[in-house]
Amino acid sequence: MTEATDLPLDDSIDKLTADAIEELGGIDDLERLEQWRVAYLGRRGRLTLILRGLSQMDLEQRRAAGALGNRAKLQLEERLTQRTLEINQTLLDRAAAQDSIDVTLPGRSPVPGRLHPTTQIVREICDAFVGMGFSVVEGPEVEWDRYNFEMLNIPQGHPARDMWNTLWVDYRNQAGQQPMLMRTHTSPMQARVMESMQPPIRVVVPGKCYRYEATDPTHEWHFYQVEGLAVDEGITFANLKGTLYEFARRLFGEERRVRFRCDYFPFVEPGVDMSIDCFACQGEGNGCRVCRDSGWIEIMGAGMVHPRVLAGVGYDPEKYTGFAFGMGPERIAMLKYGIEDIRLFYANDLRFLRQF
Ligand code: 2NL
Repeated sequence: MTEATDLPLDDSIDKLTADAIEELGGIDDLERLEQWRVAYLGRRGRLTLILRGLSQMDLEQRRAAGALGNRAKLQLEERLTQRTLEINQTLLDRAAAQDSIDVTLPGRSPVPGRLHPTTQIVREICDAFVGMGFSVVEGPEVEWDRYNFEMLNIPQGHPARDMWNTLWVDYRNQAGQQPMLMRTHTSPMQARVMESMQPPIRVVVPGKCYRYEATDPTHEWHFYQVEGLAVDEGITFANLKGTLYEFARRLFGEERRVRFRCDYFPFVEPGVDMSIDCFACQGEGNGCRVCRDSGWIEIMGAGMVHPRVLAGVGYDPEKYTGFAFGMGPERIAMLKYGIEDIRLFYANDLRFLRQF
């Protein structure tokens, strides 16, 4: 090995320390300082190698020499810190003397990051429901056909499958079927919740969804949803209306009015869509761009959970009823902030993202 074999160990450690300290005194730039650190204290540095060589000694010797070695290490580290400060100060003084740096200027503050606008609005939506007693749960983005379609009353061959073409995972089971897909909505997680719990249930499910889709200003092939579900004895359409009305007021202002109209979703009966009166023109229309002159803005779909969905997860539809709803947080953010193209959300253009 190194010095360890040439001299008695105490002497070799002392000598190494003395040499190192002397050498350090002659160093006045940061680059050589680093070379010095590597030479003595680095992983293959001289002191490190001596300390490592101790393992070949017997226990008594090892203990004494180890203590000595560690003391030397601490000493060198202390000197290194001190010398670093000295050199930095000298460099700073020299630069200040040459007027190349004005040390009295305030420092540049680091630019803090921020949450993505989708994350912000998803949290705002979930918070509104948490305030009404809902829990937030998340589920997998890769799903089985069974949860994404079958359990939601969309069997093989159902025309509603055409509305939700998606990306299928390249996997076949023994029967030759391709049952794994990127979820087209967050509803499969609600099916999972119902399957594993008994009512009462009140959950909101935020998360990312996928569709096989040509993109345009209002369509992305990946996007978020926030869906909600409440199941218990005696839940009625009045509970749906009351809950969603309160939600609309929390997100879009106390003075909002809401409108429900019939709509179709295979997993609910009856199904509705909910609109709020336009906050841009206060429902006046009159050429308003936000509501396209109608005075109303559609913000989500909802309905009473279909009895077949309840039965499918093992609930008695005679005993339990429930309501469910789903919305697109990007659409909510677009309405709230006047964003005209959904593709802006995921184009990673900081000029857009920094506005939120
Ligand atoms: C929309 C409409 C909706 C649901 C989602 C749901 C989930 C289960 C059972 C019943 Cl497990 N319903 N979800 C119901 C109605 C509408 O979403 O336009 N979303 C963006």
